[in-house]
This record gives sequence, C-alpha cells and structure tokens, in this order.
Amino acid sequence: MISVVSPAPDDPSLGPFGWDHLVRDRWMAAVAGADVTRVDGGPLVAGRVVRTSRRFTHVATADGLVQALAPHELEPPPVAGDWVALWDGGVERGARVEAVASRTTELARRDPAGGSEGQVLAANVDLVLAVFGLDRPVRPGRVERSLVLAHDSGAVPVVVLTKVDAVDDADAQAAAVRALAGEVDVILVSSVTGAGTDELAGRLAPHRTAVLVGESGAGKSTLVNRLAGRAVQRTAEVRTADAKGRHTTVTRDLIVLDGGGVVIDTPGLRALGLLDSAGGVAATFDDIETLARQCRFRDCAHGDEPGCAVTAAVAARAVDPERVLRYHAVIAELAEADQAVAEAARRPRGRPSPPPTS
Ligand SMILES: Nc1nc2c(ncn2[C@@H]2O[C@H](COP(=O)(O)OP(=O)(O)OP(=O)(O)O)[C@@H](O)[C@H]2O)c(=O)[nH]1
Ligand SMILES: [Mg+2]
Ligand SMILES: [Zn+2]
Repeated sequence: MISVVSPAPDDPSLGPFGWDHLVRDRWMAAVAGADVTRVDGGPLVAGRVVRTSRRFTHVATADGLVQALAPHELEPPPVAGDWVALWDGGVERGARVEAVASRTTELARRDPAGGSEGQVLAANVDLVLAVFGLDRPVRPGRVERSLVLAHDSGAVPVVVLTKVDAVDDADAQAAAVRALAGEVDVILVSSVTGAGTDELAGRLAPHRTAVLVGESGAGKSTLVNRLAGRAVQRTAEVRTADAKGRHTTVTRDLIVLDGGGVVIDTPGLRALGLLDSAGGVAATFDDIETLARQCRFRDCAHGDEPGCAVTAAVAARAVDPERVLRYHAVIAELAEADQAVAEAARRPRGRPSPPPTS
C-alpha cells in the first residue's frame, strides 16, 4: 500500500486550479492503476500540470510548484491541464510524474512534425476559445477548422474576436463569422478597453478551465493578462506590414484567475491539421450535412449527381459555394488522416515508416 497526498476538494491551494470531488476520484483511480514499484511506498502527491518544457513537467501542488521529470514510458505524456500523481524525492532526488489521471477532454491536432499521432495541446478543458484578431482578415477556413478541433475535444467551443477597438468594421466582421459558427457563440472583446471581457470572465468562473488557441499575434496573451488583471504573460506587437505575430508565447501555460477559473495560454498555431473527427465536422458543418441527408443518393458526393440537395442549395444561393468547397477539403483531409492511421497500424512495430514516394 502506498501513501497518497490528495487534498480535500476545497483545498485553498489546489481548489482554484479546479481540484474537486470528481477530479479527486479520477486521480485516485489513476494512482490505483499506476505501476508503483519504483516509488518505494510513496507518497504520491496530487497536482495539475501548468507547463511542460523540454526537460520538465511543471506541476502545481498544494505545497507549491514542483519541477518533475516525466518518464518516457509514461502514457499519456502529460500536457498542460493534466492532473498527475507525483513522487517527490525532494531537492536531492528530484520529482517524477508517476501517473496521469484520465482526461475529461483533450484538445488535439495532427502533429505538425508528421506521423499519424495527434498532438495534444491541452487536457481537461471546459471551453476552447478560438481567438482571432480583427486587425487582419479572419479566414473562414481557419474558423471552421478551429471549430472542428474544438468540437472534437469534447469541450464547448467559443469564438473570440479581439481588437474590436482597433477596427471600424467589427460588426460586419462579426456577422460574417457568426454565419460560419452556427450555434457557437461569438464574443467580441477588446483587451485595451475591456469591452466584452466581463462576459468572457463570467463563463470561466467558477472552476472552469479554458484554453486559448489561435494564430500568433491574435491577442491571446493580452487577453489572458486582461482576465488575470495583471501582466502574467509576455506579449509583443505584431508586424506592421501584415499584422502577423512574432510567436511570443513559446510554452503552453496554465494560469489561475483571481476572479475564479483557469486559462491555458498557448503559442500561436500555424497549422490546424485535422485528426479523425468524432462529430466535430458534423457539428461544424451542420447546415451542409443536414442538406446532404436530403440528397437522392446516400453516397452523393455533391458534385453533379442528380437530386443533390447541396448543389441545389448553392444554386438557390442558400449556401455559400466556397463553404461547400471548404467542407469537401476537410472531408478529404480526414480521409487522408484515416489512411495514415491505418497504414501506421499495418507497419510492424519499431520499424521506421518508409520515405514518402512523392
Ligand atoms: N488594439 C488592440 N491591440 C491588441 C488587443 N489585444 C492584443 N493586442 C495587441 O496585439 C499584439 C499581439 O498580442 P499578443 O497577446 O502578444 O498575441 P498572442 O496571440 O499571444 O501571440 P503569440 O504569443 O505570438 O501566439 C500586441 O501588440 C497586443 O498589444 C486588443 O484588444 N486591442
Ligand atoms: Mg502569446
Ligand atoms: Zn449531394
């Protein structure tokens, strides 16, 4: 039997990070299933991952921040937002992550470094804030992809349009984004004037975790600072020529807000590669998929098939043809991702994948 340090659900240190009855139950289950032969009796300490760096997993515990090593074989590799069990050997022997509690949600994208595996950006989040700066054109495809990933995470997606103070067509831009977002809320904010930030803060308090994702320069860290009421994150001006960001944030950082709630700030994302989609596409393109069910043929590709409801809706100007094209592109990308997973599964273990033929 190993000893554990699992604070009460209302622990004043861990409570603000989101520790409660449900988390504690999942944590206890993870500890019960952990291989504890290495920890010589424990104790195992509960904490939440606030950052991962090349070497260390930084974990908030009831006794403060601990820098721990995560063994390579640990599954899943801990990410910001995870609840973990630490073995803490003190200053001399260091600390080690011994178990990761099962996740309620997981925001992931296709690993930009290649491979068929996903890259998990954040775990145990309740809200995914897809952040777009209005100081540059909001690309519809980018909004849709963000929504697919956000829906698939299991968390609630929210679109956040920042820098309303800096443009004079905010309402028109918001209307265009709302047309893409369906049921998903679109919130306009200014981190300069504070407009809209109370509405956002209201969704975070109490005990909710949100992850902010978006391009570099979109204003994620500035918004985090505004929500936190102090400068916790570094920010930097965008390039004047094209309003592109400078990739200022380089790690995923979990921050507790004084007003209640937790946010995870992330580095600007260039690519939003899709993985296998569990309903995210259907939720994002609900308008098109609803039409598609009325096509004459069940396997209609919405090209020039007779009785195609999607083509008919485009002809009647009820649906934007560009949106249909983007939908097709998303479906094609998912099929390709599926194939990559299937091929990876067929390859014998331990053998590197063959070089690409084209
Ligand atoms: N006018 C105005 N400027 C803003 C607002 N929010 C952010 N900015 C500016 O936009 C620039 C980029 O903001 P950051 O918060 O660093 O952007 P980021 O999304 O965190 O960027 P990365 O960390 O590189 O991913 C900074 O110069 C901010 O001052 C806003 O609401 N209004
Ligand atoms: Mg940033
Ligand atoms: Zn059709």
